[in-house]
Amino acid sequence: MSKYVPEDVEKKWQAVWEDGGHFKVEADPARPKYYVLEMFPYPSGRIHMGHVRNYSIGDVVARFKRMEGHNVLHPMGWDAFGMPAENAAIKHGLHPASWTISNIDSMRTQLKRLGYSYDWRREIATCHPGYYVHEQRFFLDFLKKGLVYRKHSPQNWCETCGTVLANEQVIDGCCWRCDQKVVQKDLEQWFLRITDYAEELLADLDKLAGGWPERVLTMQRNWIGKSVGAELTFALAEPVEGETGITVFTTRPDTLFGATFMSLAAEHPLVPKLIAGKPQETAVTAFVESVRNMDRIVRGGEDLEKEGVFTGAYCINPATGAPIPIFVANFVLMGYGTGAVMAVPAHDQRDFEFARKYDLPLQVVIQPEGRTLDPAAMTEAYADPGVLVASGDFTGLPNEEAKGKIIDWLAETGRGTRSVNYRLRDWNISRQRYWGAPIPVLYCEKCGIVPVPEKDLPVELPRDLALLPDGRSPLPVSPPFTDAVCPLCGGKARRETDTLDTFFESSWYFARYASARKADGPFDPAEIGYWLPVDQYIGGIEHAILHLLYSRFFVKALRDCGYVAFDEPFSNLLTQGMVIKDGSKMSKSKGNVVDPDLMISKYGADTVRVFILFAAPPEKDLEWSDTGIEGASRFLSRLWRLVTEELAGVLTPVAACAPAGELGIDALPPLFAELRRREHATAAKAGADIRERFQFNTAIAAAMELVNFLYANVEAIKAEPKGAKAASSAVATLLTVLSPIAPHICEELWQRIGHEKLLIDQPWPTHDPAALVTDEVEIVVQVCGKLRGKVSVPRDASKEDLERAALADANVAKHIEGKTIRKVIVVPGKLVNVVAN
Ligand code: OVH
Ligand code: ZN
Repeated sequence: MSKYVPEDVEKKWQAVWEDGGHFKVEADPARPKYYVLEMFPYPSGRIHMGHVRNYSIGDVVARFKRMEGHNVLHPMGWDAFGMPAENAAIKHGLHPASWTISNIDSMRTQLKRLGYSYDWRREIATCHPGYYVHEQRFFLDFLKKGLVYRKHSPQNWCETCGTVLANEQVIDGCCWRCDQKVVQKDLEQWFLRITDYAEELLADLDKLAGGWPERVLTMQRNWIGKSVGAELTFALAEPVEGETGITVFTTRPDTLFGATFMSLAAEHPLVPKLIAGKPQETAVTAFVESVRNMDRIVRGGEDLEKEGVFTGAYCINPATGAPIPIFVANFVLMGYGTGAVMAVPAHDQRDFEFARKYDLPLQVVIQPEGRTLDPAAMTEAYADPGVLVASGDFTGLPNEEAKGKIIDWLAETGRGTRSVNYRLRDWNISRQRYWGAPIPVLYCEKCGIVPVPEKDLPVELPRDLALLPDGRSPLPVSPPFTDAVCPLCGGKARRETDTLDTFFESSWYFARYASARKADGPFDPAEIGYWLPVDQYIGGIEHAILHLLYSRFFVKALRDCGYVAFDEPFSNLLTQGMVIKDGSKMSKSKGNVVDPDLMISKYGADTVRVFILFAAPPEKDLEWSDTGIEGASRFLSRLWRLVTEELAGVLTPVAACAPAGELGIDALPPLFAELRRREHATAAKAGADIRERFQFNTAIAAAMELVNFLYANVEAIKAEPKGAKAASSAVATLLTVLSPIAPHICEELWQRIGHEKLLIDQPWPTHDPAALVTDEVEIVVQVCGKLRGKVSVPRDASKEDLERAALADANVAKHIEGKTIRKVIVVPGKLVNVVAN
């Protein structure tokens, strides 16, 4: 036997597959397509076990679908812009571009070492102008359609770093990088009108049901946060500066009669007008200032201590006609609804806490069934269903029914309208960063915002700039970049120096793979029509909302700009669990990181793949275990020894699941019939596990059992030519079904058995359903021609076995007791007749 040296085997076959162009695919309308895609990585340095898991799952699916006869698109690329490159550049004194490019080179090498079946000709890197030129064009299309717009809004701002921070980068109200207190600053930013698609994004989630995990659908539904309610106006008791009322949105019009005060956001434009000249002016102004500088996440959180201040002004509850005080409250946000909330302390918990703190009255307007709420004794708001009380003509109605009736009444009397509200906000795509795609607009002193003409695209990110020492973008202080000529008036213009959010790149990359090298446009219509949408998308659950929602939106926006003709990017989604060690996430600080490269060097890529696919079903978290990888390694060594040593010289190159007739083994001795049954059962089980459930672990377990059975019967197999034939077919099947999971070792053993064609080009074995049946038949037993019993025996049982089984039957034994057996007539498969007297 030769030694199993994974490195040699793996290098050999990777070269054969690559040189033979085995993973190159082209659109072919005559063949069924299958597009499998894993989320492309940030080129962060080296791949980690999370990547190995993601890409191994994808590779099994790709290889499996290929064997099933699909034309499989399986591409890979790099999500190459973004913060990590800038941070590393600062830390190591490198340029983000060179850091990124060298990372891509080493990570590509690592992926190739794992034997993934990518069509590398389609590789993309989003920092390449040939990629982002197309999204600059999309930006201009969106601008034309009004899908992208510029607006002022308060943003987290760090003075020291001179940049906007994402909410995730604000830690306890301070900058994550320099610890400076973060303030809110009004900034002009570019926004994508994702809210225009809120309804379609929500409705189409139903189309994805079945193909996407229910959990992800729910997360997206909640994120979009549709609520149906009413918009209504509370008249001001005294109009100020031409303002006569406050408009609120409420999902609880049924509680309108219980509104006892009004809460405004600190940013509400009415606030300064309400307080002007009043004794409350100083206190309110100070409060507004302190609230505006609070972290928005903290402000929206449930744990926030509810605080507010009275403005000195009143408005009128349109239902009761009563004047109610107007407050500024820290928990009301300007972005959601109208920035004004009618407060119903008896039936809303936040309002309840606020009312108790400031001693404001509670008015119960909904009573639960079977008990009576006492406002003075209540310790929390009552937000559940009930019957209306103290609500004029609506008293006595169940509250759900009252909702619609009160909206109708408001509408009839001109004080309100039915209204739909979404939690979803427009997407801010501006970043004050260097390492991103430039936003293709100019600002002209005379003409204002001017789109960069198409012929001047791409607006290239200059590579000869270095980050400023504090990490700031050099773009705003680089005249060769900023100074431009207005294409409309020929006057002086300044180039936009913000870059696009990196989620912009990842919102359409999946479509670019279909025609990755097309230079004169983003997509070839024929290619995209054939390949898209993605049939199976695979990635981490952390992208359940942002990336997966942005991509869904992008496809709809591109569709409406005439680029694509489908509605949803990903028909099926698999969200993988984390790879953990000692019960927690792998991280440098915890020192529990397992490096894929080291593992490949020690055990080989096939072992790493087997381990990571065997240790847990894909959606579950996977605990790294040293004994687990040892186990995977032992399994592959056993497989190697079985083929190269135990059964050496016995196996012949026959097809997987070869028909019994073709093998010349029609009537098999029971042991080999059992081997054949197990062989076909393994093919059936592994196929169903991979195809229907992505249960690679149980598919591997089935293969392991077959290996064990072959080991247990090596001697019998060697002793009998039919056994050798049956074993040859069984081993061919074993290697074929394992090949998507451990492709290199299977290809090598396949060749060593003497197959001339490559395993990679073999179809998935079609098992024979008949072979799965445990083959028993019922035999009639007669004594002197009279029916005396029935026995069950294997269909192919020998005459001797049949005779023995017949004579062992209790009733038969009774009828021949004391007699001498003269003759036993056996009709195989049918009957035994015992002649005795
Ligand atoms: N470029 C984006 C991205 O997420 C994707 C775009 C489509 C937006 C890995 C670990 C992490 C782990 C294990 C050991 C050490 C360290 C998945 C970490 C991702 C994604 C791709 C690409 C990680 C899952 C979480 N995880 N498990 N174990 N790029 O490079 O970060 O979710 O599906 O593979 O990841 S990425
Ligand atoms: Zn101009």
